[in-house]
Amino acid sequence: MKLLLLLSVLGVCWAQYDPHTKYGRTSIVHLFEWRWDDIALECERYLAPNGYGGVQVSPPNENVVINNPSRPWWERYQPVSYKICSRSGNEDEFRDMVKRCNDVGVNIYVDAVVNHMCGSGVSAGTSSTCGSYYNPGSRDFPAVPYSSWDFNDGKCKTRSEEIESYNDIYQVRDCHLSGLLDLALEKDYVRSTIAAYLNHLIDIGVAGFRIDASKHMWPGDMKAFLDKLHNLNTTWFPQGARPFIYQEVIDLGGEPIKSSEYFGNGRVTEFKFGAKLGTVIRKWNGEKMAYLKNWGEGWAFMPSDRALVFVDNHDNQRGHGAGGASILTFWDARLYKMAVGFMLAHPYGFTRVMSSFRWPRYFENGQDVNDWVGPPNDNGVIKRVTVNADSTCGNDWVCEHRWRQIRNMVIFRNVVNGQDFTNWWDNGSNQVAFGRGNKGFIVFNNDDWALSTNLQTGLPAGTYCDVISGDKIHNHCTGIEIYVRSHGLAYFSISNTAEDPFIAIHVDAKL
Ligand code: AAO
Repeated sequence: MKLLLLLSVLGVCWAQYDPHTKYGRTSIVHLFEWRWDDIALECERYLAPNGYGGVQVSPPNENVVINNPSRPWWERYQPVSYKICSRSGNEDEFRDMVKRCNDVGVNIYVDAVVNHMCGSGVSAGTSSTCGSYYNPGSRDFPAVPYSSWDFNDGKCKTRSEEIESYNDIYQVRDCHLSGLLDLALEKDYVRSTIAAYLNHLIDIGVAGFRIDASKHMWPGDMKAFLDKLHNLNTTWFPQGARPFIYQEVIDLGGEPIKSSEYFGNGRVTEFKFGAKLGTVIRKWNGEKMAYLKNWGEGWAFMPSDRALVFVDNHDNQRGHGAGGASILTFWDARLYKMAVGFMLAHPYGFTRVMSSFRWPRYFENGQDVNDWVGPPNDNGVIKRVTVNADSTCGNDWVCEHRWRQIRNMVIFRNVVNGQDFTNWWDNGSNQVAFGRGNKGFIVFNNDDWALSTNLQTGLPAGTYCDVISGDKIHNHCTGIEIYVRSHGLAYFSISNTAEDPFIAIHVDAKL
């Protein structure tokens, strides 16, 4: 009885850090800008069968419709109300998606935009995804409702009302981020209104939230609305389960606001992860993969059990947010697959895979002038995600999560879950390898010469299928075979010109 009590108290303490993924699934995927009906199908036909634990969905609430430029992706970060009504679908479609995904054990995490409403410069009217009226000039959002009382206008001390310096924590929290009307989260009415929105989603069955622009909210104000949240819906989650919380705080060092201020509320996005990994894999600034030996906290990242990690996100894949040119994306596919492979093999953090749409990227003076372009659409209506015969996607959906190398590494991570980081090897340069206990092993060759060597894998003897160059199908390998001898030694050979210069083996892909 006492033990049970202790366990349940511990459970509650841990709860907001726990993604509540099912069946030992360990990663989520951001299906950026997808329609709800397509996500429901993807959960059933692809994500559940391939061991994905959940989906981060784009903001589901009503937002401004921007016609100049024409329907940019970022209009969804300008809320008008908390009605579930967006380009991805209406509330019925959202509910259907949550149910169908939950029914196959794939959780839904909502991107919650609660720091602000729309931009101050947007004109008043009903140009919104559900037709609700709003007037940014007079701070009037009757469909919530919010009025001028509910914004931080009086608190912000800069003349422009903008955040002018990230060195002033008061500006960052109380002024406008890119002109967006900043909500007064110290007010109980605002906290309760936000909590009501999130509770509506929790009751429908979502498992947690990415909290947008968390850096721009005081951690204590966030705690106040998070404390009001319901437990997860018991149709799909255990009694007393708390929503998983991950806060978007960009902390690359060098600013007074630290990720650690937010650990009490939940996990935090570790932006150093993708910025550094990109630098290493690109071999910029004298970096080498050999230096990845102490990847994680050894690189001054936040504690692993607080970190939400990713190689790129919807902002920094197109030059928004932070991370800069080092960020790897699907545009650099060969290096990108290595980076995602490394992330998924390494035990650090809770992992999110990015799934993008293609846009007409075009650089002028080092800036992508098309960084605003929205999802594939017909006159504004988001196009369906079609699936080709080879299981890739059509209609300009990139579907990185379906790339064999990435999908198989998501499975690898599930197979090695809980195993130690073991048997590190490097050549002092860009050839490295490591294992996860006696369950999996991965080898990279990012040097300009061939790799050919015997390595200690820690795995039981036998023939394994490399899950990067192929799959195990009907007890044979469609790609490279690796023979692990007794005592775990195996010979690896990777050409530096290989399509994918890395090899990964695990016990579920053993013949
Ligand atoms: C759009 C237009 C604006 C217009 C506005 C209002 O583009 O021109 O004024 O509407 O009408 C997204 C888009 C925005 C868009 C917005 C609303 O990205 O372009 O504005 O929707 O439609 C900061 C925040 C971070 C934020 C990021 C983009 O801290 O929270 O900017 N990300 C989230 C979302 C994002 C969304 C919003 C927030 C707003 O993921 O999609 O915006 O809902 C420094 C700071 C960072 C700061 C960056 C960028 O970073 O540390 O906190 O991120 O600056 O301002 C090095 C440094 C690094 C530094 C970086 C850039 O890397 O190491 O620290 O340089 O200087």
